[in-house]
Amino acid sequence: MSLGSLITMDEFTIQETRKFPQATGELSSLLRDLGLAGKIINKQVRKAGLADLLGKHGATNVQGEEQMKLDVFANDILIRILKNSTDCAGIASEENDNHVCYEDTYSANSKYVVLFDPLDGSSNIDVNASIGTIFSIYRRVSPLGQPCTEEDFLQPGNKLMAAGYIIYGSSTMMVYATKISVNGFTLEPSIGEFCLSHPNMKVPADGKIYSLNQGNTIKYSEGMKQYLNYCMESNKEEGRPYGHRYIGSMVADLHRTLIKGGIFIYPADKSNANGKLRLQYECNPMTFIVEAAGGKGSSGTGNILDIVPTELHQRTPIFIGSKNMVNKAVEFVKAKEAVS
Ligand code: P6P
Repeated sequence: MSLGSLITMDEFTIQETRKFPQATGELSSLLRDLGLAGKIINKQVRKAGLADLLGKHGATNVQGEEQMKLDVFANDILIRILKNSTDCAGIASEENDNHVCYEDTYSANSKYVVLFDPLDGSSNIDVNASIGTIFSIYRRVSPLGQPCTEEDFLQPGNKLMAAGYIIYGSSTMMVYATKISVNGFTLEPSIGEFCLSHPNMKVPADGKIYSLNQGNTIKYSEGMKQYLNYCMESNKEEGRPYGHRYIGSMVADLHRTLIKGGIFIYPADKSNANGKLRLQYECNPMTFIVEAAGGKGSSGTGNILDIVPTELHQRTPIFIGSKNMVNKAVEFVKAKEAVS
């Protein structure tokens, strides 16, 4: 494909905006800001081994997780760029205890707030496996002209205006969903632009891959153990046994699931009654994306997007991916609800 025939993400978002006369272009502008942050983070990720950016930062975040140097760098970049955005009133981050309201008048009159996991999968940084930035965009519920409030950041996923991720993998891609569609853009380094490479992404209704940390099996519920056995037993008619793939980086495991189909699971277990993954900046955005592409995201007892958050950093079990596979897994788990 020649450079001349490429559609940049900026061109694409403007084309999308022009389809809706009442659209103001603010959401498109915010997506462009997030794309800029992704390009800057990408630059550092690609040279982390040479820029003294590998390894631990020497502090822990609100999750009690050791922060990596690149975690802190990515978090700082996103906070700075969104502060200078024309469309963001404030942010909440996996790396920050509380939400951050931007104090200037312009930001106080902006109608969106952004939540993010600045660098998900950071345990993979030092081993050069794919990692990613995950973001959620909500229209604020607090009055314009006032500082944003915690309520703006505790909205359920079904109120999302847009969500997406940037994956720093064999290539760097930005994928984002609105209620209408999911589109993927690959970074073209020669022009420094994300260009449309995966238009109108759809999750296959079925797949052949299950993705979970099988090392946790001993802590799983009876229902989860039975589902795992189901995945591993051979049944040619139903295309089983499935293949097992687990990168340990949610963005990478879910990007594969979005493209190839399959199921990703981080369930409740004996040591994590609500699972490990965070609702507001991992499970909700990824479920919004997958469901906009025709897939499904469940907590095992209900739809992820319907959970009404009570705390910024709360966790939820997650079963997400090809609709038919998620329904089958939830069937097993519901049949034996109690964690053994
Ligand atoms: P485990 C990375 O730390 C992360 O938050 C997700 O990106 C990933 O899916 C999960 O945790 C991996 O967790 O317990 O399997 O190492």
